[in-house]
Formats: sequence, C-alpha cells, structure tokens
Amino acid sequence: MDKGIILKGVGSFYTVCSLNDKREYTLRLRGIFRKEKVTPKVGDIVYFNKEEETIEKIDKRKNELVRPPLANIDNVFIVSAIKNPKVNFLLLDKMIINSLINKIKVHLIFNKIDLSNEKQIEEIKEMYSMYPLFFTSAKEGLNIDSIYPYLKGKTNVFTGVSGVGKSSLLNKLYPNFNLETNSVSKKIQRGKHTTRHSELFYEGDNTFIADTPGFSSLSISGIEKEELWEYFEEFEDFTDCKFSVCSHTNEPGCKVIEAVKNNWINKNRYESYLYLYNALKQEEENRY
Ligand SMILES: Nc1nc2c(ncn2[C@@H]2O[C@H](COP(=O)(O)OP(=O)(O)O)[C@@H](O)[C@H]2O)c(=O)[nH]1
Ligand SMILES: [Mg+2]
Ligand SMILES: [Zn+2]
Repeated sequence: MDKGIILKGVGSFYTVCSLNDKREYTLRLRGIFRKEKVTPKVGDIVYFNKEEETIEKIDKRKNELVRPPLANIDNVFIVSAIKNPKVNFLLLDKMIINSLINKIKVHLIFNKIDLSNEKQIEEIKEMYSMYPLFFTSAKEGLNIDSIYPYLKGKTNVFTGVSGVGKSSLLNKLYPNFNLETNSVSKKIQRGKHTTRHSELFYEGDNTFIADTPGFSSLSISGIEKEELWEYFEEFEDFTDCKFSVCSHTNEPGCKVIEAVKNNWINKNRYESYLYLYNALKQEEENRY
C-alpha cells in the first residue's frame, strides 16, 4: 500500500498526494469507513490502494482543527495587518492559544508594514517576543524570504482575519500558488484558487501549505480556566504568588498582577487573559 496525505475532499472523492512519488491520486473511501462514520480530513495521513483507487486506512491524528477543518498541522502562521484592518489583539491571543492547545507551533506575521510606523512595530515586538515574528509587506516584497526556512518540510497553515494579506503573502512566497486576493476577486477572474474550502498545496521539499478563509470570531475550548495562564508564556516567571492556587485575576500578593503594574507583562496581553478567564468561567457555569 502507498502512503499519502489528503490535500482536499470534494463530495466522496479525495485528492491524495503520495508521500513516495509526490503525485496526486483521486480516491474514494473503502466502504467500511462509511459504517464506522470516520470522516477523513484534509491533512490526514492515509494508506491507499492505487489499483482500486481506494483509501484503506487513516493514521491516528496528531492534532485536529475544527475551524478550519484540518489535521496533522505542524505550524500555524497567524497573519495580522498593522493597519487596514488594525490588529485585534484579543482575537490574536485566542488564535495563539487555540494553536498551542492543539500543539501547533505558533508563528506571527505582521503584514502591511508599508503602512506602519516604528512605534507600532516596537510595541508588538515587546508583546510577542516569545514567538517567531515576521514583519512583512506583501505589497513591497519586504522580509518575505525569511519565512521560508520555517515552512520547509512541514505542514503549515496560514490563518487570520480576512483582508490582512494571507493570500498575497502566499502568492509572493510561491508564485505558482495563484491564490485569489481581495483586489482581483472583484474582477471575477477565472482559474484562480479561492479559499472557501480547506485545501493543502504541495510546494516541494515535503512542504505542505493551507491558505484559509478569514473569520472574525472564535472561542477557545479544550482547557479549564485554571490552566489558562500556562498559555501566556511570559507569565511563567511571575507565578510564585502568595497563594499557591492563584487565578491571577484579583488575589492579594499575586505576582502576575504586580508584573503588569511594573510593565514587565504587557497590559494588552493581561487584558486578554482576564477576558478569556472570565469567558471560560462563564462557560463552566453554563455547563452545570
Ligand atoms: N498596503 C498593503 N496592502 C496589502 C499588503 N498585502 C496585501 N495587501 C492588500 O490587502 C488586501 C487583502 O489581501 P488578501 O491577500 O486578499 O488578504 P487575505 O484576506 O488575508 O487573504 C488586498 O487588497 C491586497 O492587495 C501589504 O503588504 N501592504
Ligand atoms: Mg485570502
Ligand atoms: Zn497570581
């Protein structure tokens, strides 16, 4: 049997890229899957029969995203724009946390630096120094090459709200990608890839990439409120609080609160923490 990765699914047909010869095969699921109610996802590693044109087996997933529906992702590149649209830090923090919960390596791209000033960039650097950071302009082709080494040999997903330049960046990185961007979609061009469905593209060197449509809201799930602080990596140095069980929201002698007051922890990041802590608390209360 051959081993491959699902690039896309249309109806009951799946396009699978063979990991041996890197060719694409259009396959159906073997009947047994329908009984077991297993739904393959883009990114699934599968074993297939070339002659029968069937998928025989799906490997256990290392992780799984619901929105967008993707499996086995190594890296996420969360794209924001410095301006037009301006950064929504709460949404960005939610995207970071959701990725970390799914054990996906986080990279942050701040695009449209042609519209930015130094002060904004410095502030962002201070907030997110714990992740690989890229400040790019797809329009002017700035700092784009530095992203390649992080993509190579991995399964990557580009995500972020719509209009920040995800498709523009991918077209710069891989000119044969030919993704539709905002400005050209208005002209109704044919033969462009639109990003309405989940789809992985093979870009050589064992590198797979998914562009995703934008979204504007997101809730975090899969963790308890008590675990939330672990996903704010810069809090780690300040959790030796007075009470051994501390929510870091209002307790006396809380080292996190002290660090925020002293600007050792960024205020915006702490505000995201408080907001998400309360959201998880609310969700917990609704559960009972
Ligand atoms: N000024 C500026 N505009 C950009 C840049 N990158 C993309 N854009 C524009 O932003 C709009 C949205 O880009 P698009 O790639 O479709 O964003 P997506 O929705 O995230 O895929 C388009 O009009 C692009 O031409 C950039 O670096 N600077
Ligand atoms: Mg796009
Ligand atoms: Zn505390």
